[in-house]
Amino acid sequence: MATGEPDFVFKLVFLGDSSVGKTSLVQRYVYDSLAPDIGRTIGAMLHVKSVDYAGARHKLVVWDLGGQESFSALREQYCANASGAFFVFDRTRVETLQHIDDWLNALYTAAGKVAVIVIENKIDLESVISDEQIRGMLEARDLRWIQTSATENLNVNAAFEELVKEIREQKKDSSI
Ligand SMILES: Nc1nc2c(ncn2[C@@H]2O[C@H](COP(=O)(O)OP(=O)(O)OP(=O)(O)O)[C@@H](O)[C@H]2O)c(=O)[nH]1
Ligand SMILES: [Mg+2]
Repeated sequence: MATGEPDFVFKLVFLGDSSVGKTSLVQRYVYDSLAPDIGRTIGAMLHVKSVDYAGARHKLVVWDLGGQESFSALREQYCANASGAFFVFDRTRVETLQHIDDWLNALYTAAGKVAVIVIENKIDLESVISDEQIRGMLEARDLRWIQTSATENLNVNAAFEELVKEIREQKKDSSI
């Protein structure tokens, strides 16, 4: 939709263990489709989408990073200069939430204390993690949390809107 110069250009990165659904969420948001089953992301993939939020045009440069351990050094390079990040976990595998600090520490080291939205993905499936457990983890880290399903297209747009909002708020705070 949006043409012409954007008011803001934001670099967003997707973090989280392998198979939590990062590629599926990006595919759903950018192309409104299910990700073709091409397997684990090797390295990183770049996608761009322009959207209007709150009367301003945003160009979102989205890096979908492969979640496998072997890409960790590469990921830190991709995180440099990020405006914000999604940390995605899979509600059917508790360890994907427990790894949160590994991901956030890598991000904050590379990009500073940027805005982060936590995504609980696969809400079309039964959860093995209680809301209290999630709330406890996230309140301690002062992070917002949103529940999505990439396959059922639930809340995916809302997650992006939330992150853009959070980045805009941080910018406002830092310019005072
Ligand atoms: N039921 C369900 N399955 C999902 C959802 N999102 C992703 N999946 C499935 O989970 C698997 C992994 O999804 P990917 O999007 O490839 O995961 P990834 O986080 O990109 O994995 P890496 O590239 O290895 O880091 C695929 O089989 C997807 O179809 C969801 O919301 N619900
Ligand atoms: Mg992937």
